[in-house]
Amino acid sequence: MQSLRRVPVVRILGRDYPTDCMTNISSAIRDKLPLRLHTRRNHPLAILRSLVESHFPSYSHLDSLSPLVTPEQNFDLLSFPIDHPGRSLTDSYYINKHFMLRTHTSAHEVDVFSRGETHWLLTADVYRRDEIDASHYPVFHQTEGARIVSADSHGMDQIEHDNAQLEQHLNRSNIIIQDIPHLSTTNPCQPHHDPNHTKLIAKNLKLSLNSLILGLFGGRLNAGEPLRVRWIEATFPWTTPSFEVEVFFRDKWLEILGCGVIHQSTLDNSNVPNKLGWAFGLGLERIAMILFSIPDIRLFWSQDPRFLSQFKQGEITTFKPYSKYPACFKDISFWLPGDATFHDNDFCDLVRDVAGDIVEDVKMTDAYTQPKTNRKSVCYRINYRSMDRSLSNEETNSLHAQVASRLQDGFGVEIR
Ligand code: FA5
Ligand code: MG
Repeated sequence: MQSLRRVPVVRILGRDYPTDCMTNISSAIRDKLPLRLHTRRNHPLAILRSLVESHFPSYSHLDSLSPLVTPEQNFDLLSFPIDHPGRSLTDSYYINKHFMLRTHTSAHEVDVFSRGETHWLLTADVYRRDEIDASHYPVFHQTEGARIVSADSHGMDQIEHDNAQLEQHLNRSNIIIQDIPHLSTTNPCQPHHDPNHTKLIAKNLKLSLNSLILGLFGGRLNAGEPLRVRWIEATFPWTTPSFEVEVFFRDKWLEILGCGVIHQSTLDNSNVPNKLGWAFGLGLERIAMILFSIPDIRLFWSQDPRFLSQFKQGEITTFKPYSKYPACFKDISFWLPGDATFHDNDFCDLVRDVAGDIVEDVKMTDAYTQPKTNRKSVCYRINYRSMDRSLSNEETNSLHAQVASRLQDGFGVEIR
């Protein structure tokens, strides 16, 4: 963050980019860009990706698009409103005004359709500024999937034929699906689309995903119990109707994907105005954490052979945790400068930049406004714990001191 905003250019994946007032990428994040975990053989994310791909054998499988995109690709071409919070510096990583790190794999939909692809999967690393705990990490992975057909009787015949086959397969399986209508007043058909066509496409989307989910989880969840899946209404700026899918796991519903029938404007932007179809975006970490029993999202980034040696391409195995090293909690309280804006995500990014994966979680434990002066003070508790080794006192003290000095330099806060 401030470390890179202050240099005139940042080098990203072998190219230099000038910085400007939008630059907020940190060196900790920049260092993740070349890693591409989803392409590493025997890594749990690569194993899961192959499993997903094997359920769509006739689709194109893409995995090497650059994480650098324009705000136009990430937002505008997908009809995000100009004031959408995802665009803000507190939520997304910007290289400068013109380039950002993709926040979702949907950023490539228009490009991929424009190349003439009609049914494809794309797996990639995505970046979002976020809180720090066992299930949130500023980099995670998504697989985008999409299918478009010609918006005429020929295309619809194809879809109907497919639906019949998928339905047969699902009827024979041990899965309970809580469905909702394909269309409703709150989840409508697009004005220029034939509602009967949209229903067929939505049905094809649901059947395709239910069958994928069955392939991924069937027989692996909730020992012997049927797999439970539920569909709920959602909103995405470039799809309608839109849905989210949740899977029942350990007494809780867990959201695993978003999807919908693609907007005509997105298809127009892709030069395929006479097509109709669906797209989905699946979060890989959450599914991998369930399938392999991986308890902490940081583990995906571990270089420790005790982690990496446990997984083998093509196999779903249960992770055996090795001993946890002791946690070290340290508090930091400070007064915020009167006029400056300071966001939780600014603090989390700074801590990540200093301590990397040694930070397990960060919680705000106190916030206080002095009634007379209106000055605001906050307190955060940082849990330093390495996944690979025991930390010495000197090391955590030194990290904590760096957090304090970077806070003072970068944000002009006053440490209490
Ligand atoms: C999207 O990212 C949309 N691009 C999905 C989409 C694609 C909709 C195509 C319509 C058409 P969302 O922000 O809900 O949506 O993220 C999709 C999935 O990514 C979530 O269901 C979840 O599985 C995963 N995900 C989202 N945020 C995180 C996070 N911070 N950590 C781990 N996984 C996450
Ligand atoms: Mg969501």
